[in-house]
Amino acid sequence: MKNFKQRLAWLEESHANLLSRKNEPIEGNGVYERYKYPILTGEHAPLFWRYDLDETTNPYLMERFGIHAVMNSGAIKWNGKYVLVCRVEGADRKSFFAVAESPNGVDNFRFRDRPITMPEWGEPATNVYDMRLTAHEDGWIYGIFCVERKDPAAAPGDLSSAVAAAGIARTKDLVNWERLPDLQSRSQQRNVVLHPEFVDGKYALYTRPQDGFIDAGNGGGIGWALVDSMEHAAVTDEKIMNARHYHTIKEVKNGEGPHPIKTPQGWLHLAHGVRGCASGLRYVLYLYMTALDDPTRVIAEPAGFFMAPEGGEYIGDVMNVLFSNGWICDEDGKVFIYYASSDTRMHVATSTVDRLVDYCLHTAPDGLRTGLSVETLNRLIDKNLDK
Ligand code: BGC
Ligand code: BMA
Repeated sequence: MKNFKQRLAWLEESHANLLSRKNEPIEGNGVYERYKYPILTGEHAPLFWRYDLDETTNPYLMERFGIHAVMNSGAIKWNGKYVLVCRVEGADRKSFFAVAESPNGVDNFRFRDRPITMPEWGEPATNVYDMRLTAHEDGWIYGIFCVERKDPAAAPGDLSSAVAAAGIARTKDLVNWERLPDLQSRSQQRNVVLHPEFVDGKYALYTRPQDGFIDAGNGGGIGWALVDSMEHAAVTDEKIMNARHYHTIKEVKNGEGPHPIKTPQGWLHLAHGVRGCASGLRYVLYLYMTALDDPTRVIAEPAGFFMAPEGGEYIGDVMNVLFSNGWICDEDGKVFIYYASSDTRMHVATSTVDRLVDYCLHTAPDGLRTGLSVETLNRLIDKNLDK
């Protein structure tokens, strides 16, 4: 093993190379481009988060705080930079939020010196994760995230049952966060997202009611609720606007990703869908659109997934998972889709509003049975072969 000084030089050089590594797009299916390298991993965390750098107290220069994953990140363009509020997970399985920013959105992401110290509300959380950021027209930037606590009703010996609620915080500078009361809701909530505009003078939330911590149960899909205030947000009426279906990519669960992007043709939504199979739950991403005059009315939804794990993305702490809760739309219409693979690392894919809308409006919807899929395929083949 190298001595302390050699190890430090090696660590610093490897870290600097990783952080400044240039990323490159990969030509793909025409809908979006993936990139050659993940944009953030546990190894991107600053060395001074992971190592005690004092030779007297850490003569072997060994890791003292393992950072295992950087995943499920909220995203926002802020002062010209591409900013992510990441879910960083330690070796101890606790996650917390930390801001990382990049000048171009695809590489050179760097963490700020300190993670976010999120103020508590109510009983201190066991875990927090998956923040959705919304710069609301009221002037605040809101972060809504999952707050997980042990289920007080769990039977003795059951150390897994938990209760998920939506935590709410707001900021003007992404540094100082004001914690507001958790969303009050009859059911558990894990995927709550604030719509950027007032609707009928109220704040509008995408929700995901669920019966239990894992089971969506009777919670039929992505919901919608109007609330009077974010300072005491309470769901009274909730309606399902994007339902789950038998034998689709969202048979078991679905949830809104980041807040939708406003386009001339409608609101463009990114969501995740989950199905169960022999290898466990499979998480994929899908897109749908809703009407500008009614963000709950679905006007287009292509069949199946928009993105699913590929290659190394399958591998990680929780296999077979793509998850996204952040995207950034630039003024020129370029879209940066920030997604995590297998609860381990962050990636970017790029596209444009025009291409994503074209994908939504011109990809056939799911007919919900094989015969209709074959009809759709034959129509395309006829068009191509008869030309
Ligand atoms: C994990 C989340 C996961 C949830 C439901 C939590 O304990 O931290 O990543 O989404 O369980 O499976
Ligand atoms: C959850 C999500 C994510 C995670 C996924 C897979 O339900 O909320 O935090 O990526 O499970 O573990």
